[in-house]
Amino acid sequence: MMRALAWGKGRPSQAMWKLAPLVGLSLGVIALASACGGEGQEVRPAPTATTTPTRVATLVPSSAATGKIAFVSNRDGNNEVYVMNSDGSGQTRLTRNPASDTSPAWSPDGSRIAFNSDRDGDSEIYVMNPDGSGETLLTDNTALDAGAAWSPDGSRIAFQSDRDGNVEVYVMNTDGSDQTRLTGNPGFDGHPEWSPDGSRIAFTSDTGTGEAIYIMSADGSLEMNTTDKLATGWDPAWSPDGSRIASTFDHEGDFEIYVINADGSDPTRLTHNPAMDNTATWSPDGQRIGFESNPGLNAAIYVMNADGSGLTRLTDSGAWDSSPAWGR
Ligand SMILES: [Ca+2]
Ligand SMILES: [Ca+2]
Ligand SMILES: [Ca+2]
Ligand SMILES: [Ca+2]
Repeated sequence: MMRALAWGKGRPSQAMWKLAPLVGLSLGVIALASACGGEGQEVRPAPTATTTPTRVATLVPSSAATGKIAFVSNRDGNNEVYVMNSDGSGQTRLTRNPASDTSPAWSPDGSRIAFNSDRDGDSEIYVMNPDGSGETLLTDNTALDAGAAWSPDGSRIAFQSDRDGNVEVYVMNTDGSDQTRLTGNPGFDGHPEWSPDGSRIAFTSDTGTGEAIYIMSADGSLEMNTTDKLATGWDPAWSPDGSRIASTFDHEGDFEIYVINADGSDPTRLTHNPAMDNTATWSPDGQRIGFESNPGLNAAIYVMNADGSGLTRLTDSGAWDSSPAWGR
């Protein structure tokens, strides 16, 4: 991971962050960068805190949640993609490869999972069936391609790549054809996420003043100019009804999950703890938010209600469990 080939989720502001998502051994990178204040970023003010959830680090199955959650763990020796039920039961390994397999993303109909792997020497985007069979390579170049996100109609995949010299957002067909660049900014542009109606793509961009959430139309024309950030933070996740966006921001050295309205208004902080809370993902009914949190030497996957209450831990492997992606 220190070679930092598997990215696509996580903080983008530094070269390290661009190349190392919050999975596996990137713990060391996170700790170092945080301890050294190495991001070179100002400490941004926290969005308005409106809730104060209490961490409950116990395994409490919930019958209310639906959909499967794909995630990444190094519990078997290196980063692999796993899937589990939304109550944490049935944790099953899907990939079996000594390379780093990360950043799973469900197709809208649940029939395919896109993911990153550096098995050919640099990060590429693959797709596979939900049982791990049928792995298919979609990108094939020496650049770092990662962070797949499916369009709501299942016909296109947005992703990020540095093939043109810096990280930009691209789209392609789901067979890997017609790879087209959407952004053109010298800074980081990544973490694409389609709006539920397919018309827009939220993404993380750094235009020189720190990473922030922007929204562009799905054809790449920017709806918001560079002085009109939707919100500070990174790694947007659109609620299923399109009304809100969950994201991550840096709160005095640790990461917190918050939600904003899709127009950038009413930021609400959901997590309140010194752990690195990151990679939010919504349940299909929009009632819950999954995320990764690393309070100690490893990360685990948690879920909470969309208002920050009802915090529940789903994984307890003792390894680094990260990058949850809730299927629809
Ligand atoms: Ca692997
Ligand atoms: Ca590549
Ligand atoms: Ca860029
Ligand atoms: Ca935190």
